[in-house]
Amino acid sequence: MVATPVLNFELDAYATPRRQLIEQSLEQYTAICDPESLWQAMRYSLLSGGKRFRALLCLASAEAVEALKPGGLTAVEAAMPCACALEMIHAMSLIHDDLPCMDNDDFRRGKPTNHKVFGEAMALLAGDALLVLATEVLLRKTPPQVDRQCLIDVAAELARATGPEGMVGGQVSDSIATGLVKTVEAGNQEEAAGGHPPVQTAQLLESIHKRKTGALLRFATWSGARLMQANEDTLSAFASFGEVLGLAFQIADDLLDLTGDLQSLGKTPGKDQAAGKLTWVSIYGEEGSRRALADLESKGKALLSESGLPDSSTAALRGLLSFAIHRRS
Ligand code: GRG
Repeated sequence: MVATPVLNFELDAYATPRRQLIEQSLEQYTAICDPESLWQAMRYSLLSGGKRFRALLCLASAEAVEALKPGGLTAVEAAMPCACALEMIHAMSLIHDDLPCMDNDDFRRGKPTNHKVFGEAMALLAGDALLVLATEVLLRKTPPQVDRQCLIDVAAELARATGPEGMVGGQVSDSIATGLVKTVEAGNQEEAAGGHPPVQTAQLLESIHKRKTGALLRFATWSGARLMQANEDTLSAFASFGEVLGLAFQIADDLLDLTGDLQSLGKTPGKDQAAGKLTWVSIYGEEGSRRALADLESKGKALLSESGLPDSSTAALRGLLSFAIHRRS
């Protein structure tokens, strides 16, 4: 049987040239200015590799509706500043997350963490600077052919996804839960979750994952399409797809903490377990987590079929979903 182009989709062939463009754009947007030490600290984390998963999702979502081409722009040109803004906010969150007052990590992306190299004060400020630069890049560098109302919506949604309703809120709920949970053991979940009965514990964890990790990923799959003026059906399907993918991405992350190694992960594995953190694996076990991932993969693919776009247009998004679920780093 001859496979269709969709089944043949090669994620590497899709991602590699786009990753190069993302790296070039991030370089350009962070050319060293004054004070030099601040820009060096920002660039140390921003340009230290990473999968560029959020940026790729944003570009893939824009390319899925590329037929609209605002003012003759390609989707990649229209969405690149947004994709880079996402990577800046993501890098900021990693810098802050690694600080001694949070996860206190020594390694990230296979290198010493930002505060280990530049000190805590500079790491905090480099994160702050990346957070604010992200908005400036989005608003100033998005080409003028992109509809201004779409751009405003995207800027507002980026702030919401990052702020108290999104990533920051999720991180706070996670920190509260971690403070209460010393050990999470099968059969003793009620006590381990600080008195929450198990069902509530699972709901709490899903809500943490959806905000801490999922909000930016949902934004990524929605924003590219919004910049390209996609219709409501597509936007709604892409937002729901992003939610499913965001949850899957974090469950995979929880599993990698259990099964990964320092070299492939670029960070210390086993930290969640050692800290008695509330994770998908701590509640559902390894098998239960893998079953959840399989369900989410089917659900995500079904949502893309409901987007009103041909399968060939959403092939990259499907490939990125599978990557998120089956990845080793
Ligand atoms: C100050 C606005 C503000 C926010 C900071 C610290 C914090 C609030 C949030 C932490 C959010 C966080 C670090 C979530 C974990 C997300 C996660 C799974 C990261 C790993 O992402 P990958 O695998 O990393 O995409 P790479 O290195 O490939 O980019």
